[in-house]
Amino acid sequence: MGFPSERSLTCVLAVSLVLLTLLPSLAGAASPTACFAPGTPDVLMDRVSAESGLLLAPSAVPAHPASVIPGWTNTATDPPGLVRGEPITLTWSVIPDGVTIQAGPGVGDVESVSDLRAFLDGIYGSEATWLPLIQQALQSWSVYAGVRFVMESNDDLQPIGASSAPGLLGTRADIRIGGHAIDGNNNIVAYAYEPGGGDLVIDTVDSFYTANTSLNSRRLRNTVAHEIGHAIGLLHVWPTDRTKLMEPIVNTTFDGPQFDDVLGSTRNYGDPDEPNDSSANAPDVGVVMDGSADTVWLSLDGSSDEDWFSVVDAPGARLSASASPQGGSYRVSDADCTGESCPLFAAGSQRDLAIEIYASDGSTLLASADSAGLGASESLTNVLLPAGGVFVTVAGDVVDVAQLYDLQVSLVPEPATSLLGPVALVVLAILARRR
Ligand SMILES: [Ca+2]
Ligand SMILES: [Ca+2]
Ligand SMILES: [Ca+2]
Ligand SMILES: [Ca+2]
Ligand SMILES: [Zn+2]
Repeated sequence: MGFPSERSLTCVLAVSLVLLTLLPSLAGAASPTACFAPGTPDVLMDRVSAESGLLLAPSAVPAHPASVIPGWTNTATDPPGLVRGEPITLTWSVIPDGVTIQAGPGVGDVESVSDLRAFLDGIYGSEATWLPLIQQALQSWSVYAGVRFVMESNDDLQPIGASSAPGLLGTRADIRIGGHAIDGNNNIVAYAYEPGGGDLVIDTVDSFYTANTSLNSRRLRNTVAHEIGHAIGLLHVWPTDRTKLMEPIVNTTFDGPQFDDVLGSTRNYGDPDEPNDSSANAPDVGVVMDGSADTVWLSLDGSSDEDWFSVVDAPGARLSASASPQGGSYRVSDADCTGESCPLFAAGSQRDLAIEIYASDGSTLLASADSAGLGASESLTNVLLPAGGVFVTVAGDVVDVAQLYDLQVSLVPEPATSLLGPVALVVLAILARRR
């Protein structure tokens, strides 16, 4: 099956999404974003790319990640007032067959009832086989971002879609997953509503799912993970070069969220250690004596984020720590650019990092490093530790963007060479007494 060159019908849907967002009377209506099967006809692609060229001309591409719209401000679990960068809990369920699925605005499907459970039973035999696949798709986000998914076992059978009721613990989930006929084989394989709506609709008359369940059903898992990306506030990203889960055409060349997807998801909900903005909420970094702990793809998700980690009580030991910005430069616009006109996003140079070590009181500064500039690592080596354990913190300059980074912390005993001092003194003392 050939992989389509570039772009897709979703560009058009992106236009309607923007319009809906701008019109106050429609602002409350959640908008769906559709996603495409590999092999979507080039004729369709070509027609649509011509229409979308104006919207996505390089000069019109705002700073990345503009593909991240505001996330959930409350969920069934979290009270209103959530702000960007705070972790959230989302409940989810696969709705019972027979529940109404409203037509998706701009999608082209017709209101009908969900038959997703029967569809998946037909492929996998039973829920015991397909439910874990969906759970894996959800958890693939929780590995990297402050988004926790809890299955809601109740459902009150209200319709899902643009005017669905919000999640309510014990009654219905925040994200309700259903499926019905969308547009037949290929083209649209699923669509989802943005934060505040969150529902997800799968095309249950599409051979995309039935024809290939290889790689532990990566088609299904990556499609669900992609749609969940929409449900947590990620729009499509370009170019379609098979490097990002949130490209408009479903990828099976990798598994789950990739770098740019992780960056976007942490922008909205922080990394999995959030909220760790103070010594009181500092998770153990996991380093042991004579060991090293390397934590990858942490995120400074915005200007107010600082990340605190605790280190075990190891008086007299020496601690080294380094924070390294992650990510190279890559294109984030559509393909209608060549050479120098193609804007690059410098993922590794978003925030100028600083690293500090504090005593167990959380306020006595023991060591700090911030001499390296944007894009460079900061390191502290062989810091002598007092009793009571210490905290390592990573912060960035005040620019309100997200920076992914790796944190490495290692711990060694006081170097053996320092023992020569006391030993030599003892020898001298003995010699002195003999005189
Ligand atoms: Ca389809
Ligand atoms: Ca963080
Ligand atoms: Ca933090
Ligand atoms: Ca620095
Ligand atoms: Zn999509």
